[in-house]
Amino acid sequence: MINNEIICAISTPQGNGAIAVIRLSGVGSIELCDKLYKSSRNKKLVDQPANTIHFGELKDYDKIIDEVLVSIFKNPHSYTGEDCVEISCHGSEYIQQTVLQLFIKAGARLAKPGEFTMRAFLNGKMDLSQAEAVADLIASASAASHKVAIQQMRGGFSNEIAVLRGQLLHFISLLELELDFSEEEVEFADRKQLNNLLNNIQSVIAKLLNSFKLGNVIKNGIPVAIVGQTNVGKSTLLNRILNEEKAIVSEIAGTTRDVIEDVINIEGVSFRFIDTAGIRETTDTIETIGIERTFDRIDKASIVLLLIDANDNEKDIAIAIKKVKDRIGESDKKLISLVNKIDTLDKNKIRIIDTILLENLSKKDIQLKISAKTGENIEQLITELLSVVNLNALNQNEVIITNSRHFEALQRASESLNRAISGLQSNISGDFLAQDIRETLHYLGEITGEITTDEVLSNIFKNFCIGK
Ligand SMILES: Nc1nc2c(ncn2[C@@H]2O[C@H](COP(=O)(O)OP(=O)(O)OP(=O)(O)O)[C@@H](O)[C@H]2O)c(=O)[nH]1
Ligand SMILES: [Mg+2]
Repeated sequence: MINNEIICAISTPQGNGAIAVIRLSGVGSIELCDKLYKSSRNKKLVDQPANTIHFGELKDYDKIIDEVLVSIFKNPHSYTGEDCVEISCHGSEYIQQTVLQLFIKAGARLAKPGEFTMRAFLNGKMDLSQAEAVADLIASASAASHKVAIQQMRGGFSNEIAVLRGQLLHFISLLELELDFSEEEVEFADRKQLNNLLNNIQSVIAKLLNSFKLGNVIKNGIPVAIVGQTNVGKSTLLNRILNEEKAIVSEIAGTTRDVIEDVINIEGVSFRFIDTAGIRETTDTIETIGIERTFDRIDKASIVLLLIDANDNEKDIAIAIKKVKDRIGESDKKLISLVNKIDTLDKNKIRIIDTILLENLSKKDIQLKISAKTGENIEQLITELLSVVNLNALNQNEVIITNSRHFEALQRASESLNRAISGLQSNISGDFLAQDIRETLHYLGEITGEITTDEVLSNIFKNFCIGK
């Protein structure tokens, strides 16, 4: 699958910068660089030791394009496992493009997205899940997503899968040996041991599958829906948390009609706050669509902030709470009820609202009293949000799945493993058992890329940036 062409790309972001890096990889890339590079003492790059940096000029015939630093890496000790060159030039867009074009004219071709990393995978420098983690690392926008990505890139997940595969491979070889001696009815693979092993592996896979939910929210931001009746201060709260005037606030009920959202990073965790249209009975078509979207966002949220204005009619408050609670249903979403505008409430009002909450909320629902306008108790709200997100797994360095491709492969592995376990219980023949275990191995192998197709690879790497 590896082709021998020399690939090149600008690896730094688009636009002008202080410095830019242009990268080349492939057999002959150092020689190719020598055609355009002149050192002050006429040294050839090919004659220099690996992993060294050199200062000189890049020239298009007699025309000096730039003074550059050239780093050379020799196969197999490079990112891609091939001969590689990285040229640090001045970061003008003109220089970057000129250098790139020079190399293309000299015989290199423009790299496809992720092609450097794909070569690293094909040359065995990393497995597929590690290669995928490189893209996650580049995209990581919070301490939490960064931690998961770097752990995966350094092989945490790969090791876990390799151990499982290793254990299964041992047993499958015994089972296959039995098949060779099928006439003699011998059992090389101890069925009890095998049963224990399969159950152990099943529980490891179940744990990994469970971690996906956390992994997914870490990667994409934890969705927090802000809902409630009209005019209770939802948009004011969004603006307060984001610390900017993102949503329009007014004393007119029904101001927000569409969903407004933004991501912010709180103590290393990304939260996606979603302001919604206020819930009320209305005949307005557009507002009705807005309210439908509110309920849709409740479905997608991990945390629901239900805002209540104690100055509203008691019956209406109770109805709004019920509607939201019904929508949350039995799901494991966290509900945090927020009595807003405490700056306007007297003791009597607070007593009334406490009674309503007591009647309509359950014990596990968190309650707070805040003022979105003055900022009172917002700190406490943030603390509650952080505590709701259970980051224990993350802090204990457990492997967390963030990638839906891995999730699907693990699900399939788990299904075939289940078949093997129940087959073992009903004493099915060794060849059927071997078949199910082989299938489990296949799906585990898909994760790390032992088993892969061109289509899978191009799907993975097309989402990378060019130059990585
Ligand atoms: N006194 C006081 N007023 C508040 C507070 N929070 C919001 N308000 C006011 O309540 C009114 C409605 O605020 P919004 O943030 O627009 O309310 P909303 O829930 O987004 O309203 P809709 O988008 O219409 O559903 C505005 O006049 C705000 O200034 C608060 O904590 N205290
Ligand atoms: Mg609003």
